[in-house]
Amino acid sequence: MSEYSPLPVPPMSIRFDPAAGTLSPEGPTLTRRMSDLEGLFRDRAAWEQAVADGDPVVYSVVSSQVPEVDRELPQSITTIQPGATGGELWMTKGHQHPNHQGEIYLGISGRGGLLMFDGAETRWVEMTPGTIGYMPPGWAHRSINIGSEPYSFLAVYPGGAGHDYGWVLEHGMGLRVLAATDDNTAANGNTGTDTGVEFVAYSGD
Ligand code: PAN
Ligand code: ZN
Repeated sequence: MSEYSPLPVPPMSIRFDPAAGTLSPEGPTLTRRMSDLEGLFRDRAAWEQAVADGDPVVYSVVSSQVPEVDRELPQSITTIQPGATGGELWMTKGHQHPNHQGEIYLGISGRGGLLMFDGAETRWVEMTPGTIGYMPPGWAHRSINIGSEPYSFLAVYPGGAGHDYGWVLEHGMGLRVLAATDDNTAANGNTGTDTGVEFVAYSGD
């Protein structure tokens, strides 16, 4: 790769501690509180109440030192706390990569879901420790904690992909993921791995 010089970072070893959910050496850490998630929950009044009630941390993203630069391959660990606001399970903002490129997530701990939307179709991948979820180019993605413990996963993505959050605000994600009540779990015929989760359409918000 002689055409690619100088390298922004040297070849390196990155220590991945799945139990602690850390990368070392560590790069920037991003913390997303409830107030950072404006416009994303269906129930705006419940969102406002949650912001007023202490504005809890919903998720954090710990990065390695590999930069988000074209042709680099950054990694990060996201940890989403368990919870629901207006019945909607706590989630990441979700984004589209404007420079369409693929990405992988590896489940580390807890139970989560990977919701993908290409503007027309929606896909759901349940994530448990050891699951690799693959996002093809052009599929916006959002992660949801569907369990009662923190949900952590490792992300690996092209450094030049970019992150477009406005796309999700404009187009939605096709489906919303709610904590199912006993009633609607039975009504939807949910069994097995989907028990506890109810999907509702974005349309009609
Ligand atoms: C992930 C996400 C991370 C946080 O590293 O950026 O889980 O989600 P939001 O970016 O939607 O807030 C990734 O998909 N990177 O491309
Ligand atoms: Zn992404």
